[in-house]
Amino acid sequence: MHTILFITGNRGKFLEAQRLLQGFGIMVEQADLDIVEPQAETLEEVVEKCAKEALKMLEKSFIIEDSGLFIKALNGFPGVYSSYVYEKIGCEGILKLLSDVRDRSAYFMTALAYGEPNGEIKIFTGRIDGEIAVEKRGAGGFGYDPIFIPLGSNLTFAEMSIEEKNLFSHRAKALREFASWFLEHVGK
Ligand code: ITT
Repeated sequence: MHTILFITGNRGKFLEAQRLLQGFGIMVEQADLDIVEPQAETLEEVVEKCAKEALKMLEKSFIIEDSGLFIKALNGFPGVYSSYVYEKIGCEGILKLLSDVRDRSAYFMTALAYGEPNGEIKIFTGRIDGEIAVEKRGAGGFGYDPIFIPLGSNLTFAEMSIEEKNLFSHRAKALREFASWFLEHVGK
C-alpha cells in the first residue's frame, strides 16, 4: 500500500481523488500548503510551476492539480482564470454571460502533477466535454458542478454522487492515467 500527499485546499477535489485512488490501492492524505497559483497560459504550465514550489517544501511524494472550465462561446473563458472568475461571479455570472447563447458546449480539464523528493515531476491530463446547463441544478460537488452536464448524461455534476462524477470527470481521467503509471513505475 502506498501513501502520497494531495496538495489542495479543496476538500471536494480531495474526496474525489481519495475515492478513485482507493480502487488502485493508493492512499492519499490532504495537505493544504500555501502555494500561490502563478499566472500562466495553460493548466499544465500552472501545475508544473506549483509542483516545483511544492518540491522545495516537501520530502514526500505528492500530487497537485489545476483544473478549469473552458466555454466555447466565450473563447475558452474562464479557462486558467476559473478560480478567480468563480470567486468574483460564480455560476450565476457564467449563466448570465450565456443567457442568449445557443451553443453551450464547454469542457473541463485537469492537469495533474506527480512529484517525488528526488526531483522528478510527471504531468497527466484529463478532459470531459459537455455543456453548460440553463440553470443551476443539484446540491453535490463544488465550484461549477451545478452548471456542467457531461456528454453522456442528463445530470449536472452536482446531481451526481462522487462515484458517478468519477465515471465522467476530467479529474478522474487524469487520476486514472496517473494511477496506472504510478503502479507500473513505483511498483505495487
Ligand atoms: P486547489 O487548492 O487545488 O488549487 P481550487 O479550488 O483553487 O483548489 P482550481 O484552481 O483547480 O482549484 O480550480 C479552479 C476553479 O474551478 C475553482 O473555482 C474550482 O471550484 C473550479 N473547479 C475545479 N474543478 C472542478 C470540478 O471538478 N467541478 C466544478 N468546478 C471545478
